[in-house]
Amino acid sequence: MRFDVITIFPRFFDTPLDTGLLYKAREVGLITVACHDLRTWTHDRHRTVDDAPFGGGAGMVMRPEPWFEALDELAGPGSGAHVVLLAPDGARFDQRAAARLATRQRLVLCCGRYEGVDERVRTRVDEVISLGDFVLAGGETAALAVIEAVARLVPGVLGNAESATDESFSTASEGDGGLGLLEYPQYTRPASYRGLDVPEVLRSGDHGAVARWRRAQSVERTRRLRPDLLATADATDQERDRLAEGPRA
Ligand code: J9Q
Repeated sequence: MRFDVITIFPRFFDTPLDTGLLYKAREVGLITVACHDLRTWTHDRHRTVDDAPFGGGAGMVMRPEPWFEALDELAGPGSGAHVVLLAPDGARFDQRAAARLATRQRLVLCCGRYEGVDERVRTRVDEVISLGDFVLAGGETAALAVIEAVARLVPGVLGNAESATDESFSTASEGDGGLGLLEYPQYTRPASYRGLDVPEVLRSGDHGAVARWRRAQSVERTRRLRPDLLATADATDQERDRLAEGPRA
């Protein structure tokens, strides 16, 4: 899978792309990430990418010409590229969106600045994505999150043979097997630390009991912390009834 990133800060991506999962996925050739300086597609001596807004007001707006020329080159007809703009008014990014994007051969990620991009650029964009309702200086941080979330779903990137884009992996966090619930609590050694003990069931050796405890923890934690997830979570009818009851006495 190939990612092309269009940004005024191409070096922003250097360390993250050279670290951890993204480094490994690039090294083995499962993904390619090319970061392009938007100023490449300017023609004036100062490589200007922004200008004052028509109608007045504070801040600057990114000019359309460099974006159109960049997209002519990177996402022209027949390129097969899917063009994404990262912007605060986009559709909320989630695991389902990551799985959908992971089915593409080529993604072009356009990093705008907070003040905005000339509206006409959107005529060349397939979808607009936001990480959530908070303010970033620009789309770079959001693009990086999208790259990491999508890359780890590319078959072979995870250290196992599973197809990461299978339906069971596309709906959720995977701690519950990808069924849309929050993860259960995890512990490692020591079994007792500063008076805090690991739950006995996890040390019992009873694999069935461990699985039931983890499932119950996932369900209860989701009810308490993220009840909104339960609408789409793959809970059983019995678990739904249990969840509707609220906290146990
Ligand atoms: C480009 N705030 O914020 C959250 N997701 C994306 C963004 C964003 C922003 C400003 C510019 C993206």
